[in-house]
Amino acid sequence: MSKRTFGIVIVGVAMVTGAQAQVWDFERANGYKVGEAGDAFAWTGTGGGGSAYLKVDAGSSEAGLFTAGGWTVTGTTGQTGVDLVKDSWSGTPNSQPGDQWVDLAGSPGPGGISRTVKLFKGNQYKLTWDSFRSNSAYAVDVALGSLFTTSLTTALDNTWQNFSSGWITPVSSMEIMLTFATPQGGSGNVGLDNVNLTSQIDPNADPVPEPFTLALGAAGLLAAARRRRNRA
Ligand SMILES: [Ca+2]
Ligand SMILES: [Ca+2]
Repeated sequence: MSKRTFGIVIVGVAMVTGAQAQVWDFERANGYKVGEAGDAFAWTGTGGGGSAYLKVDAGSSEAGLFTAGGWTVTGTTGQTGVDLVKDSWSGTPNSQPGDQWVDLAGSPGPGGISRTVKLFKGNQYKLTWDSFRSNSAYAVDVALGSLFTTSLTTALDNTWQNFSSGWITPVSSMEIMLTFATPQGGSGNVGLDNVNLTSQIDPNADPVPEPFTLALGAAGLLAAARRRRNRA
């Protein structure tokens, strides 16, 4: 009795503590860092955008941030979809974390970023992210496939705020698109930073059959062996 109970408790603990988080903070590899003496601010790349931001065209693959298989820049082909911006850019609030963030209203946008994520049945997922907008002309549209969609408008202001999807429980395992975009272009800014996708095992889900079957099966074999020994 004690042996079987112990085995099941261990499986249960492992299930509940299985939370994992994927964080994207959009810091460009080899990019400028505030406060590092001697640094030259010299971003180059698609449509290099002056001293405080980097223009990233729709469809572009900026190394370290918008790599193939990672985030893809959306928007109008041949136009700058998003900008990667350094904190000190005129009038913009400081980002969190790091010192760089994505401007979804690029030069001029409208733009966005998207990537594929894998979700697994039996897990719960929560999406969180930081956003701001420089003025009331802009919205931020967020979609995790069709499992979660929102369009932020009046909830946004000119300070970084953290937003959350709440917990999402997919009914089957799937690969879906995670997208952040603004439908408006122009000279203003729409910030995105600190995108975080957390997964945990759903504590309300039916018991995952495989580990339990194995644990009970092993316990059953032990019990049968004991019975045989006792008879012998
Ligand atoms: Ca950042
Ligand atoms: Ca902008």
